[in-house]
Amino acid sequence: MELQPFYRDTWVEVNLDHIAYHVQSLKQILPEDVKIFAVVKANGYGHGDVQVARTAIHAGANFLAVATLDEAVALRHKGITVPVLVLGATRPQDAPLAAKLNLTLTVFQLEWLVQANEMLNNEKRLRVHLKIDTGMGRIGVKTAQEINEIEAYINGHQAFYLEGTFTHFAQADSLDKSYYDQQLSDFKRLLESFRQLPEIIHCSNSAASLRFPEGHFNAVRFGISMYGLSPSLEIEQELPFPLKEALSLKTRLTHVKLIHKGEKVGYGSTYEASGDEWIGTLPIGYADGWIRKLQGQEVLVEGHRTPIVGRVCMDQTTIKLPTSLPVGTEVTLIGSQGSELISVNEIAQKLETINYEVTCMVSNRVPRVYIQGGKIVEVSNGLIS
Ligand code: PMH
Repeated sequence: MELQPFYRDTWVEVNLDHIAYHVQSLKQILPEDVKIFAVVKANGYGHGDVQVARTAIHAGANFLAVATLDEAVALRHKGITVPVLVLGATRPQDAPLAAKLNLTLTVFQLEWLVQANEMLNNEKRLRVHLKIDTGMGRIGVKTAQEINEIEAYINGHQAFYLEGTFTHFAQADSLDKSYYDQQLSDFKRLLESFRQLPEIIHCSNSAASLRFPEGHFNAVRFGISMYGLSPSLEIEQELPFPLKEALSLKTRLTHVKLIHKGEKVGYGSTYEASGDEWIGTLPIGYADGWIRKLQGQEVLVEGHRTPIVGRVCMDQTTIKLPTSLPVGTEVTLIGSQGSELISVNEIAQKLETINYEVTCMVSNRVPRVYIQGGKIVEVSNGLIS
């Protein structure tokens, strides 16, 4: 484990024990023959791809899933050797690289296979999973005929190995189960059109893995809840084990000043002091993913909530302090301090979005500090590495 240095007082803390706990807890509720894909796309939902991948595999996950070939290649470059499935579309001309690195690609077009076949040299077979669209409307085949054509083509060409098939639910996180039920029954119906079922059949995301055993087949794709976040607010109470958020976002006061009645703060001078007030400056801004819409959001200082005042800038944010505090005082933007907590969901609500988007938004300018067993075990600086 390396400790890469960083030179700013803003960082993300990722609690790797929480990641491991969610994988272990899921494993306990799954039948033994159901495997786990740890979904680490988008830099592990902002938590760090390789660190989450290693932790999840150690905790019992079997495979990894990412969205793009670049993400999969990055994992190989970082020494990850377990199977990695690319969930999204790739270009046929990149198939040889995937085969060389033993990466698994998602396929859903006959034409793609024909083009990729021309470029593959048959030295190493390319593992593929056939994506079936049962109602998400993104990528995937929709008919038995397409499945038959693709299966026949793959079986007739040495360059490919049809290892898996899958679909993706649009509403597994909704209290109303009807759309999920429809997608599941369409998936089951389309599975019947295979001449021979592939080895790995998977359709469940976090919500479905945790709520609906009938959709487990023999693997599940565990994303958001591995990071300690509920797939939606409405199903939070239904989850089979408590979740523990893995990500915190922290910073320190860089400047503290007294301003007087009528004095203004920030671009557009949107904040005006109504009397003598202590203003603290934080070295984080919208270029770090801490966006302008967070004006007015509270942060934690010395265990108390205090608001962001004035506009969030590209690199700096200003807060109102209850009193004069020393430069260097720790400020928690996401996470707990004392008995107070600012959850990822609170930020998501402020931003009128979902928790997924909040953790993904923290940019690679913010270093990630990894905690395990209460100690820092790794530091990763996305800029200097
Ligand atoms: N499988 C696929 C194909 C996905 O797109 C996702 C998440 C997952 C599994 C994991 O889902 P979970 O995080 O709910 O467990 N994909 C996305 C997405 O495209 N936008 O938000 C989440």
